[in-house]
Amino acid sequence: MSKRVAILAGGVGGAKMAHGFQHVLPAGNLSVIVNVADDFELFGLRISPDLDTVTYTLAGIADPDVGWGIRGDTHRALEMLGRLGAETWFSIGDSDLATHVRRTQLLRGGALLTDVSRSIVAALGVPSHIFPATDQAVRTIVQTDEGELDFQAYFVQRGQRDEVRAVRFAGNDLARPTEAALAAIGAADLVVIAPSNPIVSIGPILALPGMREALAHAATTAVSPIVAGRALKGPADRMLATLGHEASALGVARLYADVVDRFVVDEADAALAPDIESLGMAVTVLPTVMRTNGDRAELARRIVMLNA
Ligand code: FO1
Repeated sequence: MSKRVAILAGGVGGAKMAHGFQHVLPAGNLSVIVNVADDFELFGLRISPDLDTVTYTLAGIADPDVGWGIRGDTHRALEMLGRLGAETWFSIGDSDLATHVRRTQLLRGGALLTDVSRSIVAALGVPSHIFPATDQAVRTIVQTDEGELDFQAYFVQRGQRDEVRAVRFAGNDLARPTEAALAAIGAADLVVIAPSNPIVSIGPILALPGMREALAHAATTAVSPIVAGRALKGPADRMLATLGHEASALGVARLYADVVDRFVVDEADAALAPDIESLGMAVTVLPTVMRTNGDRAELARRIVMLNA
């Protein structure tokens, strides 16, 4: 298992998969390239939810109930902010708040988000590399019947209740993948696209100029985030449908057809294998639903073995 693996990941689903790979690979052999198009500013602080979710999970301190935030965190600062009249729909714990303060401090001092991530990863003793997909500001904007919404307004404040009519990544034209992300992909024996939302988690990473070309030279395996027509977590199934894609593993495979060599579907979707193969990729059927830490490690081990 001494392969080098690079994972493209969003938040909770990507973090779980990365955790499984971290368990089966030697320390230092895993790089996680994380979506930062969900990032936003709150209380004057830079929040990077997916970077933090991956970092806390790989550090073993993530809240196991929701998958984001820090286990056992208190919310005294947020309560006080509420008393002072601030909006509190985005639930930031006290320890989590320290991460946002430190990140903002380092960014204001001139550091790149890549440097900040390196510093936090080292401080928390994470034995893997975690990189933002880009150091530039790219922001997901969701078109709904209520108009355009910033991603966290759609996702957290409004609880994903709006139908998504279109998605755009503001700032993408001027952005580029980080050198660290491209180097990790170039050095990897295997690139894995985690079972994260293909539109708003993996989509912004693949949309970065040069990213699809970089992946075309790599051995790339994607794991379907849709099982039996339903998203494992979040609104990916509804989002695929309203954007005109099939809400199935096949619909996701179509979005990845130019970058993926192998597509992993759950046992519940074995019947889709021939249609996915006809897109020009190998299909492997595995149990993909990660309920326990053991499930995460077993899925990672089997994906590594496929590429042995
Ligand atoms: N998700 C929620 O549904 N509600 C929250 O209040 C919330 C707070 C939060 C705080 C810090 C953090 O790192 C993540 C947080 N998330 C919350 C998760 C997150 O915003 C989304 O899951 C991702 O952006 C989608 O990948």
